[in-house]
Amino acid sequence: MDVDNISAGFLKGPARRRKEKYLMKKRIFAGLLTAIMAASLVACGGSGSAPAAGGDDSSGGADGKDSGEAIVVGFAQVGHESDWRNASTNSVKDAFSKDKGYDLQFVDCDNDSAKQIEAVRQFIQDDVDYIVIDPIVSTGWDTVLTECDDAGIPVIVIDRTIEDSKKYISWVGSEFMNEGLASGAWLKAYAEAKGIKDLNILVIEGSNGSSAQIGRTDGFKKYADEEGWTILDSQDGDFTQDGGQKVMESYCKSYAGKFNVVVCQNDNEAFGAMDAMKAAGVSYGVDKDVILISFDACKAGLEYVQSGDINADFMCYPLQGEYCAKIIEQLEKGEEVDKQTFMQEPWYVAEDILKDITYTNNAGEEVTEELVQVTDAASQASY
Ligand code: GYE
Repeated sequence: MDVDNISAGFLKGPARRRKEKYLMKKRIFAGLLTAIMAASLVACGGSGSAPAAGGDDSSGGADGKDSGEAIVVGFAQVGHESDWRNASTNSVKDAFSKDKGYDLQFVDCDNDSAKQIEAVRQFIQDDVDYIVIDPIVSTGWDTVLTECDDAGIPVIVIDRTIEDSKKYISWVGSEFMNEGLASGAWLKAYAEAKGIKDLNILVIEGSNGSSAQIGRTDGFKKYADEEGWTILDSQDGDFTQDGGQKVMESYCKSYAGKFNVVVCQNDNEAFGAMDAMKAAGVSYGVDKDVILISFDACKAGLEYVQSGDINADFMCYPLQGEYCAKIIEQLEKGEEVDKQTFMQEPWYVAEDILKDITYTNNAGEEVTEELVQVTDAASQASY
């Protein structure tokens, strides 16, 4: 199932595999029924012949469309650390509902990589039809993905990426490096527009080893290196409000009076960091002590951009369930699927002093992208 080598032959695979599974279940059921009938005839001492077993086809077709034969999807979700994550979970649950013909096996891996690998192995044991993984970390995947491959179960990766294995069919998610690059390009243009010369920056990173943390860190750092900004510190806040608050409390003590930019790699960390700064008497947001940058642009995050507490928020779009379901539908029909599907992600700002930013994206193209000033409609439309 090498993503670079998807052949038409394989793409017929999932539907064919489901048919084989269905026929096998039917045979086992038929065998069991015959055995039970024979046993009961012996017990009753009857002499009549047993009815032909296993002839009932009414339990549903093998193509997943008839009643009674749901498509079984195992989803190994990261955890429940943030607003983004909750929106992601709801989106996958909606897309793979019973009404839509699915049986979703959902596992919340509680941000524990070992638990996530275990969940995938359990899906293999349970012989689900498809496995969907949102990988907590980007490495350590090849062995278990080989096991999925050997079992003939197609894997779809959503949100975060896997860097050390190509044994999955398709990936749906965000270009985290571009999010980081855009935040750097924005800070450069914003500091110029405001006449701020020295940037002394504290970063609260997302869960270390996740591709979201790696992309956002590297993209922003490219600008920091080129522009000679000082990154005073960069610590893991685990994408949680509590983590953001704790890291910021310690920053406020260690770097009191020395920083004028805080970059939080998601909104929940920013909420925690705001509480910590408030408690330490540090002001943040438009024309305050600290420029506050965040990622995700969830509803609550955008409300803080609108009120001027967060200066800029780089959207990461979590409603990926329907894209994932579309891939499974295509696989069921034996159609070719895209190897990668990128989400569209706007950049939101509190002020209208900059209309757009220009930067070289991760694909090496120079792009000019709009900066959206947050309105009620924008924040209310978010997740
Ligand atoms: O930014 C954060 C979540 O993987 C893109 O994980 C996701 C990140 C998101 O916990 O809020």
